[in-house]
Amino acid sequence: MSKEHNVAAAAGQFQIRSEFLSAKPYGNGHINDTYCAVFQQVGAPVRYILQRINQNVFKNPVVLMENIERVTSHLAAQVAGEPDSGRRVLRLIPALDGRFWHLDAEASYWRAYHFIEKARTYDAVESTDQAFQAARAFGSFQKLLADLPAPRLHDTIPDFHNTPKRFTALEQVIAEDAAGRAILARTEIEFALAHKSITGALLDANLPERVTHNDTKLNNVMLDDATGEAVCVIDLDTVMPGLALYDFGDMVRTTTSPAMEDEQDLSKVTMQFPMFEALVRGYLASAGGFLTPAEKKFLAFSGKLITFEIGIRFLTDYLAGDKYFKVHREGHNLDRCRTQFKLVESIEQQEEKMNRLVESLEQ
Ligand code: ADP
Ligand code: GN1
Ligand code: MG
Repeated sequence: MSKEHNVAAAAGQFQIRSEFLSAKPYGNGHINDTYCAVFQQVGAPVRYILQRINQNVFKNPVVLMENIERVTSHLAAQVAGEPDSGRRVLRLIPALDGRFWHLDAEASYWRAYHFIEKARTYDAVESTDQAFQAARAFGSFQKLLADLPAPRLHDTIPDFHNTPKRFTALEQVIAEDAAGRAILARTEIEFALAHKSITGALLDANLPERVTHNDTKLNNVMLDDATGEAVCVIDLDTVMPGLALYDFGDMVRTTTSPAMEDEQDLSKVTMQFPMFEALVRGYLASAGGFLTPAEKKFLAFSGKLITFEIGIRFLTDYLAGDKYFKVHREGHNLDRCRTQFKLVESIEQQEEKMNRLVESLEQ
């Protein structure tokens, strides 16, 4: 049975009252299988997003969907009545049985979303305005979720941003060298080991727990085609309790370098200061009111730490034999690791200046 056929079958299980036309793989996510499905609706084709949840990564899709349902309903209530509210929050489509997921015959979990039209995601930043827009949107996302009613959200991936634990996992795969690749990554292993001392800094700083997105890649926010404004924060699988700086750090990681995450020409990878400034301005515009002085102090550092953390995750997966992230070529995870470490170096070179900028902006 082809995947395409599975998508058609899964599509039929959601409350979309029209004829299924086609589906094709969509987007550049590393985790889930995302499809754009087209249905014939009163004479015109209408698009939907269908996703098969990666159960190697998300062990409990039912509680994950409970989180997403709570988060999207809360956000929808917050923006109700505002212009364009229908596009500003992801909208789940219920399955025929009324639940927000469908379990197929192969034990795969599926969900469906309304397609956000006239907007798109970017894999690499193109302008400071995009950086500002993305940061303001992720800051506003945190702000709108600050009063999410109890209970605490489920941890969909425990210790997701626990950098010391990520580091221990790396040490283990280095010791095992299951895929015999350690010899090919000697420089990167050395770089990682030399940075062990930074791993615990955020956890040791006693920062407040908040509801955070935890995967604030630039391509997880949709920007309007006409105005360039951020329309909607997407990819909500990792929304759970976390530190605000996990989100800001991942913005620095994905929105300051002009290069793609898997760029092989490392001379293109650099932390562009104007992009960082736009991120800080955008983030403070929406989150400045609730961030504590201690959180603000670590804004620049969080960029270095989260970039390092994702770098060691790519390295760990490379050494383990590509078990976690989707890869599309030989050495893909190692290439990704190299861009992250190059960016860490670039941040290190500019860290003092970055800190000075943050201090000047929070006055
Ligand atoms: P992954 O977890 O694999 O990264 P995402 O949820 O980020 O999956 O989706 C992958 C891509 O699909 C996104 O980068 C975006 O381009 C597109 N996408 C996701 N949801 C929607 C939506 N509701 N409307 C339009 N495009 C979407
Ligand atoms: C994955 O799902 P996606 O592609 O947006 C990963 C993130 C990494 C990112 C690196 C659940 O994000 O943690 O930072 O790849 N998501 C998960 O590009 O592990
Ligand atoms: Mg994504």
